[in-house]
Amino acid sequence: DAPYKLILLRHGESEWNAKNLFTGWVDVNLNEKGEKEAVRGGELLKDAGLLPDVVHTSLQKRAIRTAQLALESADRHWIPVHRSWRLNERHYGALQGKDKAQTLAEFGEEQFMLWRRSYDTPPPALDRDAEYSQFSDPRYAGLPPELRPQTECLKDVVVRMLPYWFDGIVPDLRAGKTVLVAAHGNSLRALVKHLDGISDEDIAGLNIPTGIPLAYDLDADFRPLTPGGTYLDPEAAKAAIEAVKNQGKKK
Ligand code: DG2
Repeated sequence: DAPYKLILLRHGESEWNAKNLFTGWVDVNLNEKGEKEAVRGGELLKDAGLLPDVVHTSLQKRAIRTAQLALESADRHWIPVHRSWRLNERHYGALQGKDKAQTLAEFGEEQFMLWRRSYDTPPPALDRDAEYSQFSDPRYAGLPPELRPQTECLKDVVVRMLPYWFDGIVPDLRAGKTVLVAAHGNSLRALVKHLDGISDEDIAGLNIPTGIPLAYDLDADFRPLTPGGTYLDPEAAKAAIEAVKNQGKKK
């Protein structure tokens, strides 16, 4: 009954979250609000006495910066950091850079929600040399071309994220470390789907707010003792989850 401690943190609001644009693998930064959310995320960790021993992030600056700011405000800036493309946001294909409200208006609610939240319908692929393509980005140069996505559905994210969960994160938990995972809306939805055993249908209804730590106590089999984990600021999380859900529907 010595549970493992895992904290999930979606990055603070990004410049493109604020503009309501599909982001995916585009490497946008936090805006001022997002920086504040990240700092507050660290304060919440400190207040809860949940001090990370190690942090895992994606290769994208909105998650990297969030981890840095949160750890600074928790006075844990010195802990080891591991980064992997496997924690990157879901690649949003040809939707990257497109306005969510405009996309909803143009294609209708059903198609829009299929692209945003269905488990296995990816958006159309993004051309390798398109404006918002990361295909030739040097940070992914070490990856074989077939692993560099041109679009992804959530199922694709689960498939590429899980090896990192088992090989990169679980060994740290097993060693008794409190682990912080600073990542993205959809890469974290993929992880929560696995942890909580959520069905392919029900995962459509799960949304993750920016900048609010979600703490999990895991049992010996790395299953949550409390299904869904615990947001460190439950009231703020509730409102923010609604806002993510309704993105696109209003300007
Ligand atoms: C958002 C998620 O990812 O968007 O790629 O636009 O977490 O990196 O800001 P994040 C994006 P939705 O799937 O919620 O529309």
